[in-house]
Amino acid sequence: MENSLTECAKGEHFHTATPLLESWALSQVAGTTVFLKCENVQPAGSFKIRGIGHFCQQVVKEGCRHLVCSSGGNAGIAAAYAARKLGVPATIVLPEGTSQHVVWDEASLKAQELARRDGWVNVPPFDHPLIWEGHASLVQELKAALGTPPGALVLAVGGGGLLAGVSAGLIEVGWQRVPIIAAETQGAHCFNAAIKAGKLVTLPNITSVAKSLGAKTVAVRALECTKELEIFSEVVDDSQAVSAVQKFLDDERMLVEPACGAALAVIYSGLLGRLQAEGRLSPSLASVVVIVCGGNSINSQGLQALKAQLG
Ligand code: PLV
Repeated sequence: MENSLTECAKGEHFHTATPLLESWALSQVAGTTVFLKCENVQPAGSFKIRGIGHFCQQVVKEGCRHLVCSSGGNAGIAAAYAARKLGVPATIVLPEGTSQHVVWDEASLKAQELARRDGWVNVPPFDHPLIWEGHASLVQELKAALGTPPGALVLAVGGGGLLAGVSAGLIEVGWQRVPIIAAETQGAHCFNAAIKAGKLVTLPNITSVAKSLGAKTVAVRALECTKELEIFSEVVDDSQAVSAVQKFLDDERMLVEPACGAALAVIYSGLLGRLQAEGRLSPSLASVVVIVCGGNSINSQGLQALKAQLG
């Protein structure tokens, strides 16, 4: 405890500067150099600790004595990790019952209700400026590692927190001309639906297996980012995302969630090449960075089950 308090007093963050690895296998598929930003090796298993760690540190500094988070996924795991480091209790509100989608909203409402207690603060999984500020650190690391901007950046979108954070980071380091390919799965495609409609859209249900992408409505800020940066919103299907998870495991020996598979599928399914062929992306990209966002909700058995389910 003493250690973690000292860490906080020094203003140190909880995330790690992650490796940027050149992938021979993905470069072969893409026909250009592909770098992997390995957020899967973060403490708590995903990029989430960047933004959520930053959020939790700030609110505890301002007097929060109890953290609440309604995510049973990576955001909740990151919040629990940060709480432990900060030495404050955390309550993670989980949905219960049969229909996950209905009760998910209930968990969120319950968390908001708990956060009305004195000293309690609700940790939003993706929709908060402090979350984006924390995620933006990823781009600073990219700049330090690469020096020159990549030709494109690929990432997955759930509620759009990662997208908003990476966009902020790109603007901050002067890389605002780097195009972003924002991947979602069909059935968790609230960002794509919003772009098509020109306004926020609430999906009736999350039908994709990529549950970590399962925000029903994207953050307003994510939609605004499309006016400031070049963002291609692309939707892959579940089988492409899961197949990308399997290929990535075989190619790089790293197991990630289908949410992350959505981003990897941009390379593996030839979507990048299609954007180039259509003239929307340059045919000669200097390099492509894929944010390997990670994720905890997967193991070898889970991957087998997903493959069986999707045929
Ligand atoms: N998952 C959040 C929000 O879900 C959660 O509660 O854990 N990749 C992985 C592995 C993730 O866990 C998430 C978010 C994303 C991508 C998408 O990030 P976002 O929500 O910032 O766009 C709804």
